[in-house]
Formats: sequence, structure tokens, C-alpha cells
Amino acid sequence: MRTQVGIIGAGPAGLLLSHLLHLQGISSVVLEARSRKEIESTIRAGVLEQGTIDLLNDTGLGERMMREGAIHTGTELRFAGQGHRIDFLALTGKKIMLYAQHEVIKDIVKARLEAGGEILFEVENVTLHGLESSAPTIRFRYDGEPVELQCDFIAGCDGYHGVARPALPASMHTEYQRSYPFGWLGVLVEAPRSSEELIYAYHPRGFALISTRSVTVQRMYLQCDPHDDLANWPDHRIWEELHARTELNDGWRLKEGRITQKNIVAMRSFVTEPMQYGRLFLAGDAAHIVPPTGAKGMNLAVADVRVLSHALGDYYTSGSSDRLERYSAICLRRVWKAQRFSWWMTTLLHHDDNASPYDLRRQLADLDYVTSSRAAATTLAENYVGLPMED
Ligand code: RFL
Ligand code: PHB
Repeated sequence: MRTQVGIIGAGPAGLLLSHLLHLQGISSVVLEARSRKEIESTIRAGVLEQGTIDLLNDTGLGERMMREGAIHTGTELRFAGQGHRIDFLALTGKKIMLYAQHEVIKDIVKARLEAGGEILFEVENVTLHGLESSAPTIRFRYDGEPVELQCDFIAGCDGYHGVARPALPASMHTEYQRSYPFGWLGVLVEAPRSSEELIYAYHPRGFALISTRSVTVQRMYLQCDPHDDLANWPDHRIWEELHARTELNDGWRLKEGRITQKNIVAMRSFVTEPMQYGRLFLAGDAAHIVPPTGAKGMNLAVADVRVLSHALGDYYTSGSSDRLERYSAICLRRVWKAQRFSWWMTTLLHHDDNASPYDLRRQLADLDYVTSSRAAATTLAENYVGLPMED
């Protein structure tokens, strides 16, 4: 088999890259370990930045999102029994969209398949070869048969646990990371919305986030121990904590419903530098991870593949490798700012049992500052709606 760009992983990064390449007349094959059904039903992110919304619309992927997604012009920070609105639109002129990651995935898969794009699902034993040469290959098993895919370039879009990053020679890369003593217990709930906008709540019992998927399905998260077991979280305990952590002095109360799904995720910050080696380019979670508090992960994946698609476009139209050589440097400037923001939102809003009384007072001052100073609220807002995407 032969293609111009071999793409490993059909998450937002890999699928969008193949679409953006197709629009420039560049061929690709996407190799995905899981089934189509699985990637189209895994519950993950929900917030799209203004730049992500614009990119999806500009490339013909936004039709269902604009119909079914919900535009939000602000968010609420809640602590000490009071809510404070951060007005994104007034502070930055920009908005965000609540539209689930698996819906974005469904839309891109459909567009790719309708355009005759090749996505091979349930591939096994993917290995990368000849990264230093101008003709790298990807070997894998498909339908039980061994296959070799010859490419000009390989895009490693296979997430944090994929095989592309480990194929980089360790001596030429540096990994930066930080873990947090926090996990998120996420639930899907069949209930009406309790609030028009997302609520990020700090409480001495821990962080809580009230998000949404539709008028009838809500997404909620609770800070928990990252090693906690779901068996410790019967529904009544989840509701008790959600109510306690989101309560307001005016008697507002979260609407309950049937919990249909529960999971626990650990929080981590991670960056590998550089994000490329020879003919291999990493994009999205394969290269960097952020804790979900800033809602940045999927948006970073989108920004990376936008840069990569432009750089590959340059190569195929003019033969110039200049932008490809600068790919990692271009992405990392924005990646590190998203790292900073995600770290800051996480430490601002979570309760650390080991924090000193001094640190807890300082944290409350930080919350008070960001909700009372227009300058501070603007820095939160401009990061949340997304810093400019660079070329
Ligand atoms: P993905 O989505 O992990 O996709 C990688 C794909 O590669 C496949 N794969 C392989 N395929 C072939 N061979 C192999 N050896 C393979 N190994 C892996 C996998 O099956 C998978 O299909 O990476 P990508 O495309 O970089 O996208 C990243 C995003 O998924 C991620 O950053 C976001 O979900 C993070 N995130 C959020 N991001 C946002 O922008 N806004 C949010 O509101 C937001 N909320 C969240 C989140 C992540 C969360 N979790 C579950 C950690 C909320 C949560 C709870
Ligand atoms: C979500 O709706 O899943 C969501 C929203 C905001 C975040 C993280 C996740 O910061």
C-alpha cells in the first residue's frame, strides 16, 4: 500500500489532519486500533474554542455542530456560596461551543468516508520504520493479514498511550511532566440543565464541574482521589458531593437525574520536545497532555494539525520543507501557554489536602481577584476561548 501521509490514530487529531490534507489534494490513510463504533461513542471532551469552531465551519465540517451544539458566551466560577460570571464575549469578543468530542469524530469520519477517504479500523501491531529516510513505512496487521504502508511522511496522532512517541529516539527528546494529586469522577446524567452555562466550583470538599451535552443529558465531574475506585462512589454519594460543592447561599439546587455512566480519570501535564523526528510528526495527545480543567486538550490537537497540514501543503506545492522543520517550534509556543493555563485553572479550583493554611488563603485571594478584576478575568477569558492559532 502507498500513500503520501500515513496517519496513526483516528482521534480528533488524525481524522482532522486527513480531512485538511484532502482539501489540499494530499492523500492519506488513517490507521485506528479501535472499531468505528468505539471511537464514535467514547465520552471525552465537550468544549470547542472559537478558533476550533471557525476551523470546522471553514472546512465544511460544522453543519451539525451549528445545529446541535450550544454556543456559550460566558462561564461561572463558584466559591464560598456565591457565583461569579466570566463574560467571554464582553471581555474578548469570542465564544465557545459545547459539542461533544465523539460528535466531532462522527462528523469527520462521515465526511472522510463520503469523500472516499481511507480509514482502517481495528488494525493491530502497528510499527514505524525508516523515519530518517525519505520513504518511511508503517507495518501493521489488518483483518489478520500483515500489511506495509509506504509513505512520504508519518503523523503520530495516536494519543498518549500510542506507539508513535516511543518510536522517537529517546536520546534526542526531552519529556517534561507533572502529576497532580487529583482525579476526576465523571458522570453522564439524564436530567434537565441546572444552569445555562458551565459551572466551575471550588469547595473545601473539592472541585466540581457542571457541564452539559444536550437539553436532556448533563455531564458532571467531581474531584476525587486519582487512585479511587468507582465502587466507592454509589449514586447517592455522588449527589451528596455534587450538591455540597455547588451550593449557593440563595438556595439554588442542582437538578438530579439518572446516572447512566461513571468513570475516573487521573490528571497529568506532559510535553515532549521536539514533537518531530525525521519524517515523523507527533500531534495532539501523542505529544502533550493537559489536565482537563482548562478544556484545552482537543483544541490543542486541532491547532497542531492545522499547522502540520499547512506545512505539508507547502512541501507538496513548492517543495519547501521550511515550515515542516519549524513545525514543533510553532506548535510548542502555543502548547506551553495552554500548559500554563491548564495548570493554573487546576490549582486555582482544586482542593489540595496537603496545602498549607497560607496556600489556601492565597488560593481564595486568587479566586477573589479573578472574579473582581476585569484585567484578571480577561486573562482567564482570552485563554479559555483560545489564544490565536499560529501558522
Ligand atoms: P485521542 O483522542 O486519544 O486519539 C488517539 C487515537 O489513536 C488510537 N490509537 C492507535 N491506533 C492505532 N495503533 C495504535 N497503536 C494506537 N494507539 C492508539 C486510539 O484508539 C485513539 O482513537 O488523541 P487526539 O486525537 O490527540 O485527541 C486528543 C483529545 O482526545 C483529548 O486531548 C481531549 O479529550 C482532552 N479533553 C478535553 N479537551 C478539550 O479540548 N476540551 C474539553 O472540554 C476536554 N475535556 C478531555 C476532557 C479529556 C478528558 N479525559 C477523558 C482525559 C475531559 C476529560 C474527562
Ligand atoms: C466536558 O463537558 O466534558 C468538559 C467541559 C469543560 C472542561 C472539561 C470537560 O473543562
